[in-house]
Amino acid sequence: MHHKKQTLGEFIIENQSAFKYSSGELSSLLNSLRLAAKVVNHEVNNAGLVDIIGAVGDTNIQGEDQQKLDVYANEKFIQTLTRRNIVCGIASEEEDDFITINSQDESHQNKYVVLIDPLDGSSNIDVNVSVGTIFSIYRRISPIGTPVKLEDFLQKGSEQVAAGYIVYGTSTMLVYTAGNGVNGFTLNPAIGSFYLSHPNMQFPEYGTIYSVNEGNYIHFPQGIKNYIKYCQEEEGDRPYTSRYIGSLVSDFHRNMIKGGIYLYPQSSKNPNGKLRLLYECNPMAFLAEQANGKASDGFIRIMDIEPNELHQRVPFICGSKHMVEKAEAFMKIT
Ligand code: AHM
Ligand code: MG
Repeated sequence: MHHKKQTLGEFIIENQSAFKYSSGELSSLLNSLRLAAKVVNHEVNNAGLVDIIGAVGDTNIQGEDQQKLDVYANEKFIQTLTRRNIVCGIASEEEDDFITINSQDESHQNKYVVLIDPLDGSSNIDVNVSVGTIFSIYRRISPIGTPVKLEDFLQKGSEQVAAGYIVYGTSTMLVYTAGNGVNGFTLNPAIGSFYLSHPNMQFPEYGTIYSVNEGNYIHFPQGIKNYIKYCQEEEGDRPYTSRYIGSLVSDFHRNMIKGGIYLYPQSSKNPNGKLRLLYECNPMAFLAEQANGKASDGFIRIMDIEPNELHQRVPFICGSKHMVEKAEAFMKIT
């Protein structure tokens, strides 16, 4: 006997009453992300077939080469989010400034801002390795009826109302939280629907995987070096296994399922690390905490950091609770 699996669309509607501002608007917003995800998924899966891969020629604000698929994903998510009267502004890794969206009656009634990394890990596209989309959603804090302001985007992670990611992997999954745990949905490509496949996802409290770009070891702070050495020591369940895809969404996803820690620390070259607070670290931190994990910059909770710019970077340590606490303990000593 097959049990009817719940689709993402059904799940969103059924759970909308658990949401504190329950108005159906967040559901509609999540549904537009779901739609854009399917379109982008189709394109990502065809990347090897059509001449769409490769650098497009411009560089983004971080000075990196932009891949064509980044641009495509950015356009799709923005288009889809703009169409309904819900989102008043979007900040994207691919845009220098935030985008203002007016409501159809031009009276600035829309309530939500979305911060997005449309295609994270895009240097992996050319080599057929998983990439992902990361999103973060807030209620605006500036008054309704006025255009969205920078302060609406510079809210602490603890103010997020929802966050999630899409991983375009061996299977494509959408994983999100609206503050009531984390649920994962797998796309059935033949039918074109996401089905609830991973209800109530939880980081194991202890894990045995560590994920870090160890090539940068020489530039890491002493606390991180000592923690890496600790991971490699022979004692109890150590040495741990090292796994690093270089695609945050995929590394996080694996660690959440199997138990592990992801680290992108500061270095003598990049004093704030590499990852962006608003559309990479905060959404992953919200998911981690909702899944019984932890996210820190080595000293303080990621979601307590007061943002001061759109493309701000922070050191990022995230994963199984006890592993993150151990890494923090090593940071404290040095
Ligand atoms: P991107 O936004 O330019 O794609 O960079 C973010 C990615 C993360 O997905 C990944 O974890 C990290 O960069 C890998 O960086 P590195 O190659 O320095 O290890
Ligand atoms: Mg990115």
